[in-house]
Amino acid sequence: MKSIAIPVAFFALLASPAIAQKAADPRTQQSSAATNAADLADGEVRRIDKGAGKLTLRHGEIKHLDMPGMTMVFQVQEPTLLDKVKVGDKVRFRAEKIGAAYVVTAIEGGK
Ligand SMILES: [Cu+2]
Repeated sequence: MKSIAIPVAFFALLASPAIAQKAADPRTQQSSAATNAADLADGEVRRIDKGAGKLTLRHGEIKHLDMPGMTMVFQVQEPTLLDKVKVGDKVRFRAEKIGAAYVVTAIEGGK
C-alpha cells in the first residue's frame, strides 16, 4: 500500500502550489474563473434545437446562478456546442446569465 500512497502524496504536493499560483495570476484569473470545474453543473440533454441555437436541459443545482435543479431551455453561445451532444446525454456544462438569457458557454461529456 505504501508504494501507492507515496506517489499520490508526492503528486498532491506538486499540484497544489501550481493551482494556487494560477488562481493568483491576474492574467488568468478571469478565464480560470469562467471555466472553473466547480461552476460546471450536471445536466441531461432533453431537446436540441439547432435552428434556434437552443438546448433544453434537465439540470442539477447551478450554484453560481442561484438556481435549483429543473428542466429549462438555454441559449448556446456557439452553435457548434450543439454538435457535441445528443438527446439523452448526461453532460457537465457551464451556464451564464447574459442579459436576460441563460446561455450555455461550455459543455463536456456528451456523445
Ligand atoms: Cu434552470
